[in-house]
Amino acid sequence: RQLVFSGIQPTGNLHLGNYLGALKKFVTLQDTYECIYCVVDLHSLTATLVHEDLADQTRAIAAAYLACGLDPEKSIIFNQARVPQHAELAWIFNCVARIGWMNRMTQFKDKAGKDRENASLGLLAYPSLMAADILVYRATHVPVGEDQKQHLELTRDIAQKFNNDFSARIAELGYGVEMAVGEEKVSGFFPLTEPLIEGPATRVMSLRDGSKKMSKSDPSDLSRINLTDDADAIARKIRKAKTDPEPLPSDLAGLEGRPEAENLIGIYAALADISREQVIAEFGGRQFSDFKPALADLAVATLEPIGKEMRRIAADPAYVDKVLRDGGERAAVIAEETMKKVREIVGLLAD
Ligand code: AQP
Repeated sequence: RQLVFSGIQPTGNLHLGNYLGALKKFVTLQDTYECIYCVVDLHSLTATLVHEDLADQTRAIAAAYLACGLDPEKSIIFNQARVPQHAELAWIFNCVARIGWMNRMTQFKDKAGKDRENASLGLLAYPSLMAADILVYRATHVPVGEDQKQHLELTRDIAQKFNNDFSARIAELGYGVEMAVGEEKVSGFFPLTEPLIEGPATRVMSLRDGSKKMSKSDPSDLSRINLTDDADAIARKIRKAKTDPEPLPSDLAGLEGRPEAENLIGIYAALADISREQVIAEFGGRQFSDFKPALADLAVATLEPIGKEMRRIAADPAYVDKVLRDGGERAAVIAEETMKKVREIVGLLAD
């Protein structure tokens, strides 16, 4: 059985990186796979514990899901807090995973900064909750941006260690499923989930600095295109995007050492659903002053309708809440099926 799971935190305005790295793929996948998409509100507590508008931010991400084309008839759409099995499984994974594994995560190192002793335990354990989000549905595929690759490797490590630690109980209860590990076929309870990190824009960079990821938390609004930006703001940000003085190269090799050019070409390719080679075939040798207006037109044509639709949906919070409540009920049924077995495997007296 193949099942897709992914989530986004309600930690601020969604941007073009979130759209190209995650959301756009969520929409495509729902036509082929059984898909579960979550607004991971529990994760967002690791960024800001006391939120004045967590509920509204949660609704805003759900509105973005719907505005981008996720269909609650096809995909399960809900927020994490409605399904407490995520947190329950995360606790068990906290006991499976090792502190050393968490300490090595680059996201933890970046977000904790120098004063690691003072970072919250939640920030350290973030990947364990993420593994629980995915594995409570025994999801096989997770569409994410490149920045989440390391967390997905850790998810596989946790699944593998759980499968090994409890192998005798899993076999005794008959809960093992055959899976391939490299050339070998092994039996385990949790699948070794595959990340889906593909296409020309798996890591969209800041428009102000080609060495930094486009991010919700960058203090400069000019560094990112928000899904809520209007046509003027989108065009202005692309016009002001940092570039070098050379014209666009005539082949991919010419992008070497030109991160800003590489970023804009990747964005164009992803928005137009073409390869970077095709973008270069069209714009190679031309100046950024030619390329930027074409990119701005494309970005406006894609994002402006999404922004409008987000505003329309957000104006009806009761509808959004209903989608999340219904989705939560459907998700909880699957999550509880897994947790019943997990409690049994671990030997918890909870029937
Ligand atoms: N720049 C990016 N390029 C491609 N994909 C990206 N993602 C995030 N930034 C980029 C992907 O978006 C999804 C949502 O991730 P999240 O809600 O966990 O947010 P994040 O990664 O914390 O997003 P930000 O903007 O980077 O937030 P801050 O500033 O708080 O760090 C994920 O699939 C992610 O890979």
